[in-house]
Amino acid sequence: MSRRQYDPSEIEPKWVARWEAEGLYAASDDPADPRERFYAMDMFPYPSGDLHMGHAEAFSGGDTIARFRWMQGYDVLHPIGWDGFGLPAENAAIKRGIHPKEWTYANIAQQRASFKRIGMSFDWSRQFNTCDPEYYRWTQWLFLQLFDKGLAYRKLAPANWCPKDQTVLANEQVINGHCERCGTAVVRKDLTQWFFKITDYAQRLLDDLDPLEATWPERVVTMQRNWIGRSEGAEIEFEIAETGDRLTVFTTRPDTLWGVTFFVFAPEHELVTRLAEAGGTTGPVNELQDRLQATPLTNREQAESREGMPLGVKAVNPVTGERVPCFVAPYVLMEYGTGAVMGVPAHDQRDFEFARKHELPIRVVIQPEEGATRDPDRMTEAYDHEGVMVNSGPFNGVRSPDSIGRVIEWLGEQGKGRPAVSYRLRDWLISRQRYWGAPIPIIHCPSCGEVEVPVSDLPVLLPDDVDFRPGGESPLARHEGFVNVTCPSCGGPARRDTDTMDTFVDSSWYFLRYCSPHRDDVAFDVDDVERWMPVDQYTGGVEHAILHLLYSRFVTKTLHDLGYLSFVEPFSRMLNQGQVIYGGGSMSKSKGNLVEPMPIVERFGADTMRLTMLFAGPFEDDIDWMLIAPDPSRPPGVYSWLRRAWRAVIEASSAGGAGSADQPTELTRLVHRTIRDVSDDLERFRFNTAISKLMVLTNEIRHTLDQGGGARAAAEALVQMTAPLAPFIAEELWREALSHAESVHTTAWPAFDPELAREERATLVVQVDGKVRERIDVDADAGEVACREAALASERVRRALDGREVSRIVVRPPKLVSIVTAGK
Ligand code: ANZ
Ligand code: ZN
Repeated sequence: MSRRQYDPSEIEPKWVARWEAEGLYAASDDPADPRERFYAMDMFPYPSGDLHMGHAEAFSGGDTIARFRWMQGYDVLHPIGWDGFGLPAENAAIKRGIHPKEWTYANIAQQRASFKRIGMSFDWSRQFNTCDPEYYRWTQWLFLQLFDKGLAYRKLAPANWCPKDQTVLANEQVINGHCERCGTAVVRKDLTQWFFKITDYAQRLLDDLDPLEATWPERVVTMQRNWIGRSEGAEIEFEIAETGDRLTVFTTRPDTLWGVTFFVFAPEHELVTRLAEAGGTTGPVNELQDRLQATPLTNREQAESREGMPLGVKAVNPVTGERVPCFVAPYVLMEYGTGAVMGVPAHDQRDFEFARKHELPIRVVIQPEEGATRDPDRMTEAYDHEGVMVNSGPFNGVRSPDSIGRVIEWLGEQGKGRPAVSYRLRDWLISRQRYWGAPIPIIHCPSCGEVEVPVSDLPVLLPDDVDFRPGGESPLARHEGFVNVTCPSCGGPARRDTDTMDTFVDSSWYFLRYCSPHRDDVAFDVDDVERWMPVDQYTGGVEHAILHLLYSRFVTKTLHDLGYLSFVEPFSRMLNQGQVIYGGGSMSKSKGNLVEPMPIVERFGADTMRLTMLFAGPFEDDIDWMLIAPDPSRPPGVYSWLRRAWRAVIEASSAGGAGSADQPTELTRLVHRTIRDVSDDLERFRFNTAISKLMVLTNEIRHTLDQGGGARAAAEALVQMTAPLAPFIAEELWREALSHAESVHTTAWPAFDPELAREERATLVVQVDGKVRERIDVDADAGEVACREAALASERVRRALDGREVSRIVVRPPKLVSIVTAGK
């Protein structure tokens, strides 16, 4: 042992095999286990190939957290699985003729082997894949739970349609409005599709974010809030003069009601066709509708568009009786508010631009309290700030911010409006016209309607023998054997639903399945779930900060309401790693700058790969690989630390003790300080600073050995603290060099003595009029008086003062004394 060189390619595969044989990382299943539980979960991967750098970074952090908790004495659940369904598998089938199943499971096998190779402490006995029938059976069960509650329903919704391939396209398959496969311009096609009614939970999804502010990244909480997008305002009733139709608008600014000069409908609004008829504008209005149908715009493009067509009818302002012209325009979105708006060009920028373009009048009804009054003829933009109401009948002179509330109250008394809240959040479209997903467990019967597949008949299995060629309906819809069934309710001939579920449904409940992954009679065991959930630490990419988290939170709340769960939020704490980039930009195969983790592991070892990720900077920050490893043939910087640590520990293992607590050496003090600080760093995911402290400790051990001193205790502590970060080298040194029988990963995290950890000396900086004039070595617990005296006693300080009168002395013991002279 003692003469051996550090050779990761020799030791790492050895420990992979030994850990597996020893079953080191299985979570205890024993309810009587007295240890506190810790659920450390990493976002599970999509098996699109081997692990990439993003995985390597995320899982290096997640694994360190789990290992640290093990050593602290927790019973840790650190599971892994695969998000196995999805479009890329189907594309591989179409492009390369490989069955999606074969492609997916081959990639899973590869990623699994790579995870083992890089030393992940997963409880492999709990692995599952969302594309396993044993799993998706329960995804289908979840669908039925929501269906029973009225939370799963069907309605017409637009899909991307390629007229040439005659097929529905996922958003990712539409490139600049064209079909990814054949380049044909994509059109909109309205299909009856399934939705989950997440909008019923909008307010709870918002309210329950408040307590998470302390433990989730701030930006994630903000993104969730913005996505839900709550707006307060009023609903106001208008009437169409020519037809008597009554309709409601949502506005956040009811105080601008006297400034309405036009009215706008979304192109899909149900009244548009009828109103165009009444107004004699059917031709041009239809033409606009058809054009939008043929060239689908994103919501943003729609919101930015200022095109529009007059409808030829007028809307009656409920408070002034004034009649204003109605338009249809794409900037009004059907999915928000009521799909119709009152146009107030003086105070809303979109309305202002629309009015200028279509030469509509602008009427100012809010004037600023200070500064120039707004004049409609000279305005270059809407005035959307606070002010005083003018030209507003009974409300003239009323000021913001009271005006909004007062107008709403008055509208209520008049029966013309009421307070209202709108959310940006839409219901969750879960239908995919695709093969590689969980089939929706519904049968359509001509006489019974939508009939549930009985739970005892689940899973609705995906057939293997399908035709993947694009064209026509989805592969499932073309499979006669799949489609034709008898109705479970009346026994008559019926048809299966041929949509599959969005893969976000699969991942919206997987954290529950990990708690009892092998149960084949329930989706999850409620007692097991109660013992482990909520997840104590969830680690993964910020790209999932919105949808995946929102859907998981929603599903948790619905299962809570159904009586399955006692808690309402699935993830207590959250951590997002940064991205791995290259030369300031993204890495990609096409750019030729793709770096992959496994070749680095083969060359320099998994420990070096992991440490390089963790040492690069704060975990949440991006890592620019070009700066870290500019020459791929040379090992990253942390490798030389591992070699130094290797030699130091081996020498220390044979060189006597490191002093006792009675006569603490400098090294002993440093060990205790390092334990204190590294524990704190790992607690707060400051992996990079933890590593640098371990480097300092390594140097001090080296120094002590060179002086002929003993350092065995220090070496043991170093190895234990290194274990969560670089598990292989730590295990080899612990068991082979330091000759322990037990794994380092099951040892107790080292404790420190606060008295020994106390800093003994400190450097006191002395400033005179802001300039640093002196540095003095003082006792670490030197008080205010001692610091002041030491500063004033310094010859250099006295020279800097040069006899001037001192007006003020600020002392921050033991670090700083700042002296200010008179006149400064
Ligand atoms: C009149 C008004 C006057 C408005 C004014 C604003 C300022 P947020 O804050 O995003 O909730 N709006 C309502 N429904 C819409 C739809 N379906 N498509 C496009 N715009 C719509 O925005 C609420 C405001 O967005 C509403 O208040 C309405 O314009 C517009 F000085 O009404 B407002
Ligand atoms: Zn029937």
